[in-house]
Amino acid sequence: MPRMNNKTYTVAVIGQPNCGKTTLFNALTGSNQYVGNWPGVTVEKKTGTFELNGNSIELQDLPGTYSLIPWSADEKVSRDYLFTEHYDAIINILEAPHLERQLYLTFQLASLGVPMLVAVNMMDEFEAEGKLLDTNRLSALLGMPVVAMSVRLGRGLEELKSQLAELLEFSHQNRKEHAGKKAFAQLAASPETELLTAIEAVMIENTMFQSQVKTDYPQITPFTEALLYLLGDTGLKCYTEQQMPGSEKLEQSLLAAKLEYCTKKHARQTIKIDEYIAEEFGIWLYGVARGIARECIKLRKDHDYARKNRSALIDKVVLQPVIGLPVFLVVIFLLFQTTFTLGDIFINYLEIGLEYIQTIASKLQPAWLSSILQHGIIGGAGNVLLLTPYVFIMFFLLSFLEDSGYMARIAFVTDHIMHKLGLHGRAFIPLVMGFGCNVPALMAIRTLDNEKDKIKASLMIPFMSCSARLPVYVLFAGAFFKNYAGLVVFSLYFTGIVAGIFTGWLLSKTIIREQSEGVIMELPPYRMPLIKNMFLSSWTKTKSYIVKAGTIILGLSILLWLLSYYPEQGANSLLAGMGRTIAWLFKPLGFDWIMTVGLLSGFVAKEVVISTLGILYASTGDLSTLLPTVITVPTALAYLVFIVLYTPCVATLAVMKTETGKARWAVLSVSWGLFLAWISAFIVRHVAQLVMQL
Ligand SMILES: Nc1nc2c(ncn2[C@@H]2O[C@H](COP(=O)(O)OP(=O)(O)OP(=O)(O)O)[C@@H](O)[C@H]2O)c(=O)[nH]1
Ligand SMILES: [Mg+2]
Repeated sequence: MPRMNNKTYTVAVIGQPNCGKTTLFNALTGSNQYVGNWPGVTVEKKTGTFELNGNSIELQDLPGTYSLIPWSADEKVSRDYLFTEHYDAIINILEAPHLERQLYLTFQLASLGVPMLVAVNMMDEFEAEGKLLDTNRLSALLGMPVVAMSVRLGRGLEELKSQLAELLEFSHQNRKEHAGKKAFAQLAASPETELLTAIEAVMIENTMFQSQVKTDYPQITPFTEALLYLLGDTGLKCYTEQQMPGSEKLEQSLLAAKLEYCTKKHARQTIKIDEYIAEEFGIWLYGVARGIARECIKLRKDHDYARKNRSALIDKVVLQPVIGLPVFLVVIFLLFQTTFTLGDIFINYLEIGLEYIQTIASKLQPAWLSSILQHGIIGGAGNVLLLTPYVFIMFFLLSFLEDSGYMARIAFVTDHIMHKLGLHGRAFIPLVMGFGCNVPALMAIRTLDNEKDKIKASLMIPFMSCSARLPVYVLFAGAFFKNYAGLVVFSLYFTGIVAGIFTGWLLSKTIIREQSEGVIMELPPYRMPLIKNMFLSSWTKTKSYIVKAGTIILGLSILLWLLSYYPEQGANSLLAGMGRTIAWLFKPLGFDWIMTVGLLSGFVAKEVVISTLGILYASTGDLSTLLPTVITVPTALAYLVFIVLYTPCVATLAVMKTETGKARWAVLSVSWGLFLAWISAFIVRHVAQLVMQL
C-alpha cells in the first residue's frame, strides 16, 4: 500500500473520441463537464483535482484523438499537451467494444515512455455482446496495468484508483523502469521493430535535430519521434528537412535505414518511399493491435447471439433518408412542446411567489427604494429568473438527445442537405448544440478539419436559437398566442434553422465556394442516458442561467432603471432619448422606443430583452398580461422574428472572432444578421396585418 506523502501528481486522461474520458473525469473529480454520445464533445483541456491516499491528483481531461498525428484542431490540443506539458502518468481509456482499433493509439502513447495505465471502459456493452476480456493477459501483453471498467455505472473506479496510486508511487521511485515503452519490447522482432530502433538511433545521434525538436516539444522522446516519423507525420518530417549543421548526414542515415527496410520487405524502390513506409507501419501497428485483441477476448458459449440488435432496428427508421428528416422535426417539435407544457406548471407557482414579493416591495419606504426593487430588480432580473423552469426543462430534454446517441444520427440524416451547402454532416452537431448556447457550439467547430467549413458553420450557428432566447419566446408566445404557444416557439426555432441553412447556401454560392470532402463520422451505439447525469448536466447549465440573472442581468437592470428615471421618469428619461435617436430605424417594423432599447440591451445577453421590457413598461404585475395591452399581435410577431435572427450576444461574437481567427467574420455575422432580421420582421409584420384584416 502506498504511503501518505502529500504530493501533487498530474495525470493526463487520453483516449480516442467518445470512449468516456469526460465521464471518468467527472466521476473522479466530481466535476460536471460536457458529456455527449458522439465523437468530439471535448474540444479543450479541462483540469480537475481529487485526493488519492493523501496525495493530490490533478487530472487533465483532453479532447479525444485517434492518433498522435492530428487531423483537426481539437486533436492537436491533445498532442500538444502530451508533447509540451509536464505530467506524471497517463490514463489511456479504451472502449472495450472497439478494443482493437483503440490499441492503435495505446502503442503511440506507450512510445512516450511515461508511466501508463490502461482503463478498458464500457465493459457493460462489451459483455452484453457476449464477450469476455482477460485483463491479466492484456496487462501482460502491454506491459502495463489494465483495469476493466464501466465508468458510467461506477464499476472499476476503486480499482483504477488503487492501480493509479501504485503506478504513481512506483514510477516515482523508478520512472524509467516502468516506462510504457515496455509494450514495444514485448513485440516479436520484425523489419518494423528493427527500422524503429534504427531510426531512433539516428535521431538520438543527431544532437542538432534533437535540440530543435526539444525546443518545440520538450516531452517527446526519440522513440516517439521515430514512430511518428515512420507513420508519416509531416510535422516531424519538416525538422528532418531543415537546413542545419549535419542535416545532410541525418537525411542520408535516415534514407539508408529506410532503404534497408524496403530491401527486407522485398519492396521495389519507389520514389514515394515515405508513403510506402507510412502505410506499412499503419498496417503493422493495426496488426499488432488485432493480435493482442484476439488473444484477450473470448466469446461466451452460452450467449444468445441471435438477439436482435436494437440499435440497428431504431436506425432503420431514424436514418432512413426520407423518414429521417421528418422524424427529426417531430422530435424537435415535441421537445419544445414538452418544454412549454411542463414549464407552465411550475411558472404558475413562481408567479404567485413573485407577486407576493412585489406586494411587500411596494409597501417599502422611501419611494425610490420601493421603485428600484419593484421595477428595477423584480421587474428586470426577477422576470428573467421567473422563466428558469423552461430553461431547465429544455436543457434536460436536450441532454437526452445528446447522450442517447440521437444527436450523432441527426448529423447523418442531414448529411445530404449539408453537402449541398458544401459542408459535412458533422457540421450539424455544432448547429444543434447551438440550441443550448452558441458559445460552446462555436467552440465545437474545432472538430471540423477544414478552415472554410469552420467559417461557414460559425456564420450559421448564431441563427440557432440559444437558451437565452427561449425565455423571450416563451414570454411572448404565452402572452399573445396562449393556445398555440408550443407551435409558435417551434416555428421560431424553425425560422432560425431555415435562416442558418439559407446563410450556408448563400455562402457556398458566393464567397466560400469550395466543397469539403470531410471525414466520415462514427455512429455511436444508442445508450439509455442516466437520469442522474441528465439532471446534473442540465442543472449545471441552469445554474449558470440563474447566476447570470443574479449578476450581469441584475446589474444591467439597475443601470437601465437608473437611466429610465434620470432626469425624470419615463418618456423624458435619458434612456428614452437614446432609444428615440435610433427608433426611426425600427418604425417600419412597428417597434416603439422601449422595444428598441430592448433590442439594444439584448446585445449583452438576450434575456435582458425581458428585463428591459419589464422595467420600461413599468410592470408591477405579470409582464405577460401587460404586453398584449401595449403591443399588437403583428408587431409582437415581427419582434420575435427580429430576435430570432439578429446578432447573438457579445460573448458569441468574441468567441466567433477567436475561433475563426478574424474579426471580419464576426462583423459580417452582425451585419448579415441585422439585415436579415430587419427584412424578415418587416415582411412578417405586414403579412400578419393583412391576414388579421381578413
Ligand atoms: N455503456 C456505457 N456508456 C458509457 C460508459 N462511460 C461513458 N459512456 C457514454 O459514452 C458517451 C461518451 O462519453 P464522454 O465521457 O463524453 O466521452 P469522451 O471520451 O469524453 O468523448 P470526447 O470528448 O468526444 O472525446 C456518453 O454517452 C457516455 O454516457 C460506460 O461505462 N458504459
Ligand atoms: Mg470528453
